This record gives sequence, C-alpha cells and structure tokens, in this order.
Amino acid sequence: TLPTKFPKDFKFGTATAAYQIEGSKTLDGRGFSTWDAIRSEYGRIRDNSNPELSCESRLKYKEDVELLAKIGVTSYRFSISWSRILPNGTLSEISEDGIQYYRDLCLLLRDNQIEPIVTLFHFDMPLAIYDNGTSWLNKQNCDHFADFADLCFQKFGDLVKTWITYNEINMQAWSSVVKLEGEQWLCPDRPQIENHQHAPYIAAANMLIAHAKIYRNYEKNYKETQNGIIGITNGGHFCIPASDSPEDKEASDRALNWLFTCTLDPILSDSGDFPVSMRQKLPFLPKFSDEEKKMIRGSLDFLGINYYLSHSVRGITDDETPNSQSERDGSYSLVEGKWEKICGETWIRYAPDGLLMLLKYVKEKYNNIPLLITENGCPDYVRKEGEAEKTVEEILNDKHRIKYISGHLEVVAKALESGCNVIGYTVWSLMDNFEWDDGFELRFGLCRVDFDSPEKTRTMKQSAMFYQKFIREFKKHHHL
Ligand code: GCO
Repeated sequence: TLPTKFPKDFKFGTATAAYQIEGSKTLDGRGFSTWDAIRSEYGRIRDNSNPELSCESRLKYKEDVELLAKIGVTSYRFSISWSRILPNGTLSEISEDGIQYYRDLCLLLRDNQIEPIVTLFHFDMPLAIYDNGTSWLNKQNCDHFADFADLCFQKFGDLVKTWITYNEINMQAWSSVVKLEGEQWLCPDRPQIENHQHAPYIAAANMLIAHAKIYRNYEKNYKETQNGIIGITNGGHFCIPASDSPEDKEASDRALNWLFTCTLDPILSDSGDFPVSMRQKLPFLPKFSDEEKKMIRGSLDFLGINYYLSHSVRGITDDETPNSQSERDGSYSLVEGKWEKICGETWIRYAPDGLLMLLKYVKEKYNNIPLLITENGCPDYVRKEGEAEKTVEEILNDKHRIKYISGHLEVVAKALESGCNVIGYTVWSLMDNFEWDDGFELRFGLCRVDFDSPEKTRTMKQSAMFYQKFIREFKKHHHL
C-alpha cells in the first residue's frame, strides 16, 4: 500500500550529474573542468582509476532514457556541463553542439513523458576560469555562472521547467577549504586569502549572491513566458544530540547551523543572514549589503535536499580537539555507532529517522517551503578486510539497497501525512558512475555498469526492479 500514499503529482525520479556519467570529454568542443584536472593527477582519486573511464552517457543517452522509461520514473535529474556549453566558462565561445546535445536529451525525455530537472552546477567548474582565481572565492566567476544560467534559460527554457542552481551549496563551500589547503597546484595564482578558515564562508556568500542573481533574472525575464521554478540543493546533514544533556543539545544545534542551515538561512529566514550562532563565533563572516539581503531573501521556489545520513553530536570542552577536521570551527564532535552501516565499510548510515526529523524541521523553520528530495541512495556493499569479493550475481541482488530506499520512502509517506510539503523523491543514482574522490569504489547505481565491457553494458539490479514495481503501483493507483 505504500505507493498509494503519494499524491498524484508527486515526482518519482533518479539523478545523475554530468561529470559523473558523460565521458566524451572533448566532444562538442567541450572545455576541461576542474575534475578533469583532479583526475589526471595520479594518486588524487582513491582507486587510481583510468581518468578516461566513464559510463559514456554522452554517447549512450538514448539507451539511458530507455532505461529511465523502463523503470518508469516521472522525472530525471541531470546536470548540464558548463564547459560543454561554454568551453572557456564565459560567453566568449558558445558550443552549439553542446546545446544541441542537451536539447536532444530533453526532447527524448519529453517523448517519454519524463520531466527534466536540471542542475546548473554539480561540482564541475570550467578549468579556464578556475585557474583565473579561486573557484567561488572569485566574484567574477559568479557573474560567469549567472551568464551561463541565462544562456540555459534561453536555450532550454521551453523544455525545462524545474531548475536547480547549485548542487549541495553547503558542501561546495566546505570543500573550497580543502581545495585551498591541499590543491594549490590547481590555482597557482590564487589571490591571497588571509586565513584559510575564512574561505568556505566567502565561497558560501558569493554562491548565495550568484544564486539570487540567477533567480531574480529568471523572475524578471523568463518566468512569465516559461513558467518554471527555481530551487537550490543543500546536503541534508541532519544533527541529533548524542544525549539529553544541555551541552550536547547546544552542540548539536550549533552543528546543524554549521552543516545545514548556514546556506539556507540567508534565503529562507526573516533575518536574511547567516545564523546568529555563527555570527557570534566567526566575526570575520562576510556581510551582505542591504541590497544583497533583499535580493537573496525569498529567492527560492523549492528546496532540494540530498539525504544520505545524519550525525550524532556531542559537545566538547574548550581544551578538547574536535574529532573532525572540516567541522573544526564548530567545536563539537561526531559520535559513531548510532546507525547501521547498511552497505559495509562506507560513510553511509541507514538513518531514515533522521530524514523524518529533517523534513519536520524544514517544515517548521522554513514555512513549509516545497521540498524536493534531490538525492537519496546507497552504494553496493563494500567488503570489510578479509571478506570475499561479491560476485556479479550478488551485486545485482542488492537487498540492502531495497531496504535503504523503501525505508526512506516510508518516512516520506509519514512526513506527507504530517503535512510536510514534499514534492518528490529522487534516487541517487540511475547507474553506477564516477564517485568523485572515491573513483569507482563506491557504486550507487540502480543499474550496474560493466565498465570493462566496450559497450559499458547497463543491467538493472534488483533495486531497479523494486523501484519499477513501486512506481507502477503508484501510477496504477492514480490512473496515470
Ligand atoms: C554529492 C553528489 C553526488 C554523489 C552522491 C553520492 O553529494 O557529492 O550530489 O554527486 O555522487 O551524493 O555520494
């Protein structure tokens, strides 16, 4: 009965991102992106996989749309590669072939009654402009991004009605620190940032301004004729106090501000600013002008959330070192052991209870803004030391993923019952793909990709069949 609990217009989809699936890195006159550079450095990607290896979805997109249609999804979230459209990152050169590719993809989706949900930035910045400055720390890049978005509205706006400016704006901001500390080789001429600790906040502020510019541009010039909606996706790092003690509660609230609400409060809270607890602790936080605040506040039609796990948080004493590097500004520690490691030795935890709390939190805090779950899913089982390698047959029989997905769907149904404004659920990912620093070690696909075969053969795992059946029942119930 679970599938019948979702309203008729609920979006059931899967997601991918351009750099993770496309391959064909020079086709269409595509320019290189930051991730081409990262991958070409031996040792940077955990499995040292061949930088050319990919799903080749740029060439096999027809087959992929067939797969989507077979599973029966009503929406497909993918991203447009900025440098496939603008090889230099700027309007100085426009690839008509790149534009044609994404139009063809959208048209094919339309023929199959699948709604495109398009992410404009999913971590792959054109290398040409990254070198220029330092990623999002350079305000000029925000203007280039706004130009790119405008071009996308012009070229695809007749076919695309649901846009996402940034994927995981919070995580993108955080990783700019790592980039500065560990990746100087990528930006030898980087401007002197006084203190590396400041970088994520400067990046976050710049990205929020770019997002708002894009939103206001759409509102003014495209909304009336195209009638689409614009959202932003945040990584859904929910935080739960490790105990009832006031110290843990305080630390957990603060952690949530750092990890989650930081990039949303300026858009969705009345203050139009970063959370107060951050302003108090970080006097150097960038300040928004009144004009910027006005532009940012309310610049959102729906909120996208990627949800994979929650954190159990405890407070620490002043002389204790937090246990997690990236969270050092927050002065708190994350506690292990509360949730099941459903897919073996990975960072994923099975915490659907956290998703329910997160959905309720967003409902209360942000006035029940429409919320799209833009990603949720888990990788194939990762064996512990000494455990035997899984056979292909075992990989295809992915019971743990069915448990993971159905557990979260149950929670979404509960959230709907209690009045949360969830408009859709998206599985990460349609198929196994390039998992950033983890290379091909973590495979999140509903469909297996045989990367060793020249055809990169796709095979539906049991979870794909589960999702297919689920959506079929949902459609049947609503006579779709
Ligand atoms: C991210 C993404 C995806 C990942 C997925 C699994 O958060 O990095 O949006 O690109 O592949 O989250 O880690």
